[in-house]
Amino acid sequence: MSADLDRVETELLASVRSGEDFLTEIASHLITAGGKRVRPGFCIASTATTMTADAPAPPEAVTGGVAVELVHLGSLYHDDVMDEADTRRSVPSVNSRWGNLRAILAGDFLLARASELAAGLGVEVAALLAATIGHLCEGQLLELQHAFDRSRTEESYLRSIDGKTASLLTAACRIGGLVAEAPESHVEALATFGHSYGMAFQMVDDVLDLVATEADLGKPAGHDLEEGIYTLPVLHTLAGRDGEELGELLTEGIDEPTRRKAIELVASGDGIPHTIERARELAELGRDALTQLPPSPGVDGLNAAADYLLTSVESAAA
Ligand code: GRG
Repeated sequence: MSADLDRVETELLASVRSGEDFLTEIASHLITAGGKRVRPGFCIASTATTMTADAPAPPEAVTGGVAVELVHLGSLYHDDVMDEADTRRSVPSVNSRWGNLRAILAGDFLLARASELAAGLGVEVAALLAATIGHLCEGQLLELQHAFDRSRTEESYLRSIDGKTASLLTAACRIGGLVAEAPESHVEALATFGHSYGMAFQMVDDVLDLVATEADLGKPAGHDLEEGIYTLPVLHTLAGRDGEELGELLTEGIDEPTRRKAIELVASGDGIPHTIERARELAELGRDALTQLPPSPGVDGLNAAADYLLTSVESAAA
């Protein structure tokens, strides 16, 4: 897998080369900054669920992985404009370095290059990636609509994270299966894994936003509270015995001491264990889907990713 991920890096950089050198520079900025490459990893591992032994990934799996990572990157460029974020992947964000207008255009350029690569993988992959970009927008808009809404429902939260996060992880797994020409039931099992993992992944991210250290996050904890994004641990607390007290703390322009108090209140109740339990159930659901598939290095890799996700949140919340 590590040699395959090296190929992803090379193709990612090649895919954003433009005749306009300045655009190449902006579009490469977050690629060279790093990132975990979860989505290309899932695409390649999904293709490997159709292989019986360890072997280099077929070129289509690498290209599929690059296409999903480019969509992810495009969404990060736009997300950082919306959030007025200063940093991303531990470097200055594109918007803070070159301004919003260039960040938006470069984000569009990344989506264009993703679409070109997907088109080369066939109509089904191209249509899937296009639909997924739409789901990302829907999820993000829904979240925006409920900013500072203390009565945001759990159902609305779930719909939003389905669109903004799980849909792309689902697509990564599905594309890995499609380029391997796996049978439909095999592709569906991969999609179920990607979806369950993606929902759990965002829940874990939301817990970490509250409990991780500033050093780990690269920003102060509770950033979502500042943005008015009330996630599952917060919504669960709002619905419980400390709900009224927490509700009074959550206002627009929340200051640092109040934010810290709100985090303490959430952390002292059962909002975080509840969210971790939900994430665990989802990760298990994903693992169950993989039991329908024959043993393979790909299945082992995806299972290991689900285990790692849960271990990381448990140690952060301990
Ligand atoms: C233009 C495609 C497009 C979408 C517009 C802005 C937007 C709508 C959607 C934003 C969606 C978003 C930022 C969701 C959060 C996803 C998430 C969990 C990001 C962090 O992913 P990691 O941890 O990050 O995999 P790295 O940096 O490791 O890749």
